[in-house]
Amino acid sequence: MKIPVLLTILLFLVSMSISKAQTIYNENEVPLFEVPNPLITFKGKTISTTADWEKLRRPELHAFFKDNVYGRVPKNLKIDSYHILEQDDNALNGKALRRQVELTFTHNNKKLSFTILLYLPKHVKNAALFLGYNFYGNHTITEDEAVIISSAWSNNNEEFGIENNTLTAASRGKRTNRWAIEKIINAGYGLATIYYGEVDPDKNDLSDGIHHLLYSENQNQPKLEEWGSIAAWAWGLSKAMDYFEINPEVDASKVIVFGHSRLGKSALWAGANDQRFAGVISNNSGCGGASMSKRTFGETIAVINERFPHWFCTNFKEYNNNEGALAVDQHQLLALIAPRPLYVASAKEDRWADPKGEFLSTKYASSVYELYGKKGIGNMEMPNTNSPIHNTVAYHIRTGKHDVTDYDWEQYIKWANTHFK
Ligand code: GTR
Repeated sequence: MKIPVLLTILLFLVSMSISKAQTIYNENEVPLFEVPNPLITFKGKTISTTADWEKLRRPELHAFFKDNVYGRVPKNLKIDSYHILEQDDNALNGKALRRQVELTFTHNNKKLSFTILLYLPKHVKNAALFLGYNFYGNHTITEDEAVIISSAWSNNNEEFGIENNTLTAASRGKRTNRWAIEKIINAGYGLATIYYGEVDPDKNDLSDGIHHLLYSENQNQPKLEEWGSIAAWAWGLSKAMDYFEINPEVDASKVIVFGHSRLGKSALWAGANDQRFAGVISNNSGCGGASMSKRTFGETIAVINERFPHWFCTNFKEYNNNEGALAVDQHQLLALIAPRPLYVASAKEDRWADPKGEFLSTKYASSVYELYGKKGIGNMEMPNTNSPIHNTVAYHIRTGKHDVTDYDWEQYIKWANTHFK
């Protein structure tokens, strides 16, 4: 081969790899793609009734996400025991009940426990409840000194004084800004939270956390179609739900599962798997959450699988730089939540999570809600910042960064007031 030919090939290959690595932040660079129709089965049958949706289409979509995106939970594990570690009927200046309940699971002579921190408003009976994970321990969401500090592995965080992967009192109250507890309790809602690291430490090692309880003999990695960390976290939310069902203080029919970012991905998957959740809130969940993978805007499947190889099932890696081969997209994950109320929230500066892709997902999921006579996003255009849409399918984009703010909570409460009271 002549040198110039070789050079051209080389330049072409280099430019290919650069263009793959470059993040798309420009709408003009979004590739053309087909939006898989939630109401047409893989075999091409059009779905026009809720019965057919539930019998034919929903199960095949759900199975697809299980086998190819988040991974299957290998076994059904029941709560082995629960233990009330601490309680107070006069928490938060006498406004709330506080409960700290440890759930324990055992299998194959191995054990895992996680603790639910629960606040219930005293002035409301059968309050609806927001349930969501936190990133750095239950003690970070409040200044409440009684909240127990987890001994589970944690990511380090200099700003929060977290070193040696160990949580200490140095981080107490460091995340109060993300949890509008007062607003939630005053509005008559309960709040339950769990430290996600107790269910599965967020590191590329699936030999710990809940995974290892369910390995068969000689297994130390999930199979290709078995659960990664997001599915494990979603599993934990369902187990909290199992507990709420046996706790007479909680109205298990009104639990709204909530999550931010990776924990928003987990909340969506939990809501899709477990129809006992009355509602679902995705806060800035982005790639592998609410935003559409095929747009490849911001974070892509290849990038997320590269940076967080443990989050999804191994089969999902087939779609690295290969979104066109995906038979589904994330709007169909949202559709699995229908007809239950669903709120997707974006932030203007959170381009990594692709706000427009998050909006389009809610829009394309809406046909399934409409089948149930529920109000989705319909023909609406993407709203302006800070102009929320509070239908059964709700959406807002607020000013600011990737975060959970008081503004977000104010919207969730308003929306919940119309759908859960
Ligand atoms: C980012 C990741 C996002 C999102 C976020 C988070 O680094 O790329 O998908 O999950 O982390 O969870 O904070």
